[in-house]
Amino acid sequence: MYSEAQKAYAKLGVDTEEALRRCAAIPVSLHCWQGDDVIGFENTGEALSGGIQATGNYPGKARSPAELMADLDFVFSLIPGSKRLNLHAMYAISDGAAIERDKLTPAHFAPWLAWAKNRGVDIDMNPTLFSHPMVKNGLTLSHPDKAIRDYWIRHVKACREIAASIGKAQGSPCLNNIWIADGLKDTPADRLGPRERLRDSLDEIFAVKYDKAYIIDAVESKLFGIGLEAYTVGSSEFYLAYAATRGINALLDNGHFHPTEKVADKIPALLAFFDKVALHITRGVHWDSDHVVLFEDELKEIAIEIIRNHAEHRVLIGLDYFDASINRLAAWAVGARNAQKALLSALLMPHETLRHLQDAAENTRLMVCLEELKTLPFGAVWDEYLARQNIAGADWFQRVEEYERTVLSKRAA
Ligand code: RNT
Ligand code: ZN
Repeated sequence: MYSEAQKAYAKLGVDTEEALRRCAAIPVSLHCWQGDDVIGFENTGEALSGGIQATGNYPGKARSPAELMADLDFVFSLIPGSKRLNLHAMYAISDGAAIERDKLTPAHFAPWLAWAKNRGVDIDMNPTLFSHPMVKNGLTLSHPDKAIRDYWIRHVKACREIAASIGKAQGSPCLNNIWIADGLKDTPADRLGPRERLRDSLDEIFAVKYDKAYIIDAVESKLFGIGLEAYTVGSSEFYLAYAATRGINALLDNGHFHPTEKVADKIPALLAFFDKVALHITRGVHWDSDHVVLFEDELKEIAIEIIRNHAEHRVLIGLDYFDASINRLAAWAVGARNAQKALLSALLMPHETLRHLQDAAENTRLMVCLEELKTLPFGAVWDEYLARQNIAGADWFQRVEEYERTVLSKRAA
């Protein structure tokens, strides 16, 4: 079936062998937080806050570093391609002692680094500015009280130091992505003040300089959160202007825009100005609900923009969804395998030919060609991709069921 598919694609000038090679080399950062519903290891009993929610109570979530690492090992075995691990500060590892978030050090991530090194996986990092008593009235870096802002400035500074030390140790820059939920449920009386305070807090954070070979700094914008519907301090315009004027990068989460806006279209807009663009790939259903990523048009279009601009090493691909209502390992694997599918399918398009059709205003032929591509035997190339990397094909879910029986079901609720 693969060799037939190879011929079918070759007729359009697409080299499936090159597509398989290129796809396997594109790094995709797997988010650790699908494994435990964004809870982390702090054991403070704090509920998930910050306008985000993991709904559902499917049994078997990871409750410790050992469990999360075991689950990650298992889930990595189901995902083809080149993988990174995306961590959050709340997943710091201590020997039982409580660690204040503004006192985190690289040592708290040493076990993660060791785990990742053994597996040839590089790490990315996120400071955690939610689910914590120092979030006051829903505010952190933009809070009117300097003491609150200072606490979170120290936290993000600590995370940047951790990220830079990870990046140095792994020989690949560690993305440190800042997302905060700061906002208001109802009509603000001041929209500028919080933004000026956030700008100044960030300036203080970024006054510490690191080698870009070790750390890539990004800021993630948002439209609104649950309970924070009227105003978000870190909006898209705010962070784009901030990143552009400060020489850092923007992270686009496709759940964080009005539903008719397309992150796929924003990627080339930013590539025209930024060396790097970071992504959180998710699936919003009516709102930023972080549903498991499916093989759908929005995802496919994002992948196409990365591939046709040869930007797979400029666009930092990360996943961001958390579903607690189904088997979490299956959720992880479905989304990550779909991201791989989208990349591979984007690689199986004759982009140069299509571009020439656009430039020559051959619009009829362009439409016909794009539609013909949709029914080519993609499945056979995907199966070949999995087989060459020794990754389970259509029966992968049986392994998840087995893992659920032997491992997850033994974890008390
Ligand atoms: C929330 C943001 C953010 C988080 C993670 C856990 O809306 O998307 O990226 O999902 O940091
Ligand atoms: Zn996100």
